[in-house]
Order: sequence, then structure tokens, then C-alpha cells
Amino acid sequence: MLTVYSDDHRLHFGQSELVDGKLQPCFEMPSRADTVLARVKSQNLGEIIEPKDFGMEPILRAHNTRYVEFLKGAWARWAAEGHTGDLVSTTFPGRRLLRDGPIPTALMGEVGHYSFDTEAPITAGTWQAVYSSAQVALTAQDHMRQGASTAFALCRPPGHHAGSDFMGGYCFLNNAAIVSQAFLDQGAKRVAILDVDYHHGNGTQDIFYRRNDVLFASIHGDPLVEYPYFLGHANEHGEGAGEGYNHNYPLPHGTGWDGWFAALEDACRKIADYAPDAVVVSLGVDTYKDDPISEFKLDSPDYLKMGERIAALGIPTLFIMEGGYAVEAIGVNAVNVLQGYEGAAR
Ligand code: SP5
Ligand code: ZN
Repeated sequence: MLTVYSDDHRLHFGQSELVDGKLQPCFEMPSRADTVLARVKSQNLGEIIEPKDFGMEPILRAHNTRYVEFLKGAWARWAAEGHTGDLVSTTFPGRRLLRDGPIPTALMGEVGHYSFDTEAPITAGTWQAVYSSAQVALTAQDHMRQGASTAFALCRPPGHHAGSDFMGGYCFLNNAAIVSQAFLDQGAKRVAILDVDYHHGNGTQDIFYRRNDVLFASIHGDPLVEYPYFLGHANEHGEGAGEGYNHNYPLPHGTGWDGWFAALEDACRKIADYAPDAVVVSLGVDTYKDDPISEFKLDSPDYLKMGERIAALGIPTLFIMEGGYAVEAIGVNAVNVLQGYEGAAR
């Protein structure tokens, strides 16, 4: 399996994250991608290439232009104001504040307008890193356009919490949404996104919620007790033309392989019924038992079985790296999914 990777991910390195009222190092750190890349190499998964540059157009097919312009220019404006620390929002349009009102001209207001939490810090290199992360995904997608049945986009920063016009949860541009739209723009009739990250892919759900050309299925910690808290319930099935094309599997804290696999089985049957031209997997491995911010109990060998079940769909599958914060284990776990897939698809 081809892996696409760019060193540019290092350019995004948030200084800190608020945990228990204290600032601590960000869980989403550069060494995550290093661990995954090292495992891809040690297992001889296949060729590793740098991304090509597909420009802004495929990004703007999934994202709001003004939001993207904001991301691109925010650091230069922040630095010009004399700031040196990360640009992070602390104020958000909660209920009966103007969520869609005039966009504040002050940066701290504008970043609040475009954020849903404090977990997507904009640093000096954030734009280049998220742009390259999207190009990593698009390059893997292009490999499949040319006929490959699978590819691995080793994206960092991740993307599934980012909506068309908002960031949060370590995410800025939604890599899975961008490549799904690219498949459609190249002639695919239907794409299914399978989101196996521990957290609900609220951004991806939001982008495709009113559409029937992308089916979204997500297995995640129940939002009643888990981040992102405000989306991801089982009764969210889509709206308008999208009714029936969104499937959430919220699971309780402590869920192990058996409970998790039952949800995967149901999601895979829905995907098979949908008969998509391509499957995009939002591959988070924060479902691991020792993940520092998560409460599922999957163990490393389980990820092989996850890959095998996805391969049994028999549909071209693009894997997009999302979360996973047990840094020493995420290489083994992510690559186990890919090797499980390849072993079964072979
Ligand atoms: C892409 C992705 O996986 N984003 C996840 C963002 C989750 N942010 C919530 C972090 C909450 C940290 N809670 C600390 C618990 C320590 N035991
Ligand atoms: Zn996650």
C-alpha cells in the first residue's frame, strides 16, 4: 500500500492545551506522525511518497472560502499585532449570541466565530501544515484515481472535527471531506465515509448532512459523556436529501472489541447496501486501551481485525489518519489496520 507523507506537519505544534484547568502540552503533537511513519517503514508497508500540489480548488470544494482565507492569513495578522503565543479562541457564540451575525473584525472575535472550542491553536506554521495535510490526502486520492484500490494518507493535523467553516478538536481542514468530494468531482456517484476515530466526526457529518452522495457512518464515544458532546447521537440520520445517509454509533465508556465490532458490522452492512464507488476511512486509533484521552478498550491485535472487516467490503478504500494519542502505540495500531486490510484484500 502506498503511503503519502509530508514533513510539513512539524510546522504545526501548538504550545498547550487546557486540561483540568491547567495548560499542558498538546496531545496532538508532531511525534505522533513520526511514530506512524516509522512503523510504515519497519513493516515495509510499501512506497512512501511526498504530496503533489493540487492547489486550493479541491479544498474550497469542501470549505467556505472566507474561512480558508482566515486560516491562511490569521498568523500574519496576529504576529503583526505583536503577539508571539498561539492564536486560540476563548469566546464562542453560545445560545442567543449571533452565531451567523457580523463577523468580528478583531482577530480574537473572528477566531471565536470560526471555532467551536479552544483545541485548534493557530501557530506560525499552522496554515502550511494543514495545507500540506490536505495535499497528502489529495495525493493519496489521486493515486486511487489512477487505479490503485487503496492508499494511506498519513495526515497531520487531523481533520474530522473541522466543518466547512469551523475548526476545533485539533482539526482545521477536513481531509476526509476534501477527498470524498474529489472522488465525486472525478465521476464517482457515491462515497461512504467510515469514521472509526474515538470521537464523533462532527465536522464531516456537518458537511454532508443534507446530501445523499456521501454516506457518513461514525463509531464513537457517546456524546452524552464524551467530546465533542454536542453532536453524534444515534438519532441523527441526515436532513432533506441526506435523510437516511448518516449513521452514528455512540458507545459507552469501557467499550471493548466485541461491542465495538458489532457497531462496525452494522456500519459495514449499511455501507455495502449503499454500494459506494469508494470508501474513505477516517482512521483514528484513539480507541486504544491506553489512549490518554479516551475510554475504549481496543487492543493492538484488534486493529488487524478492523482492517480485515473493512477489506471484506471489497470496495476501493482510502485511509486518512485522524486521532490517536498513545504516541508509542499509534504506529503499531494504525499500521495494523492497514496490514489487516491488505492481508484480507490480497
Ligand atoms: C482528532 C481528534 O481525535 N481530536 C480529539 C479532540 C479531543 N479533545 C478533548 C480532549 C479532552 C482531554 N481530556 C483529558 C483527560 C485526561 N485523562
Ligand atoms: Zn479522536
